[in-house]
Amino acid sequence: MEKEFTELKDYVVNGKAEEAVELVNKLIDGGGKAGDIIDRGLIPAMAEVGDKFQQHEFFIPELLVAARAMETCMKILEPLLVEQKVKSKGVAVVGTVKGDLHDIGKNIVAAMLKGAGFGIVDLGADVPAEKFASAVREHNADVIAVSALLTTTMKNMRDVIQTLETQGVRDSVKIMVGGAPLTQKYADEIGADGYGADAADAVKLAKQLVG
Ligand code: B12
Repeated sequence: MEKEFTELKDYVVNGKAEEAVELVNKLIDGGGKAGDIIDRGLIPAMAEVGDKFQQHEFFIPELLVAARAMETCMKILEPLLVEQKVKSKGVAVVGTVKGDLHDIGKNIVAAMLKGAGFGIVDLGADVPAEKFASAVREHNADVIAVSALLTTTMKNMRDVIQTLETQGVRDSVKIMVGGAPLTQKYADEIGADGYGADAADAVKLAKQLVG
């Protein structure tokens, strides 16, 4: 299937949503697993798009059409990640920090957590710290998953943790952070309970933190 994954990656990189969707459907019909299609076709596409952007070969319009192609494919794949109904593991509040519009990774994390049995409260992208805090209170959340893709916005994760502290809900919830610029070191520095490099890590971590 390696050839098809490369083909899918190229469609997404070039923003060919229709062709990408057709191939995703073909892969699913052929017994392909949603997780594999995401990990081996879609995520490498976004990595390549990022490289091209850095090398000034791609600009914002190309980034946008590629992201749209990825999102269209994810609409088909997300429901498949929720394979079986399992007993609820707890409630997870997910969101991308204030100032940051990147939500593709956050959506994958949310879908995988949902698939693992967590109830999901998805706050979307560009989420102010106060909104995280009120969602934790309102939904009695067990864990919060905060995402950031920009070096300039990852700093806002510290605000999220501080706001949870000043609002007196820090100790009632576990905080995990992730996103391309994040590291374990940074997570430790800001006082998060955990860091995950990808969505599979997010699931492992959430189960560990809540269990
Ligand atoms: C698509 C994209 C966009 C799209 C976003 C569309 C959308 N709906 O999300 C658009 C075009 C809008 C965009 C805009 C911008 N972007 Co942009 N974008 C990207 C790109 C190409 C891919 C990101 C992506 O979706 N990756 C795929 C997903 C699956 O990966 P992920 O997000 O990392 O998530 C995974 C893990 O990190 C982890 N994870 C994520 N969150 C969490 C949370 C937890 C708790 C855990 C445990 C794990 C976890 O699990 C996920 C699944 O495996 C990256 C390049 C890259 N290599 O990352 C640049 C990139 C992030 N963008 C960049 C830039 C500069 C920008 C802009 C500032 C450009 C501009 N000049 O306007 C704007 C900023 C807008 C804003 N205010 O947010 C830079 C950031 C540089 C930096 N160091 O800060 C990058 C790295 C490109 C580059 N190489 O220069 N962008």
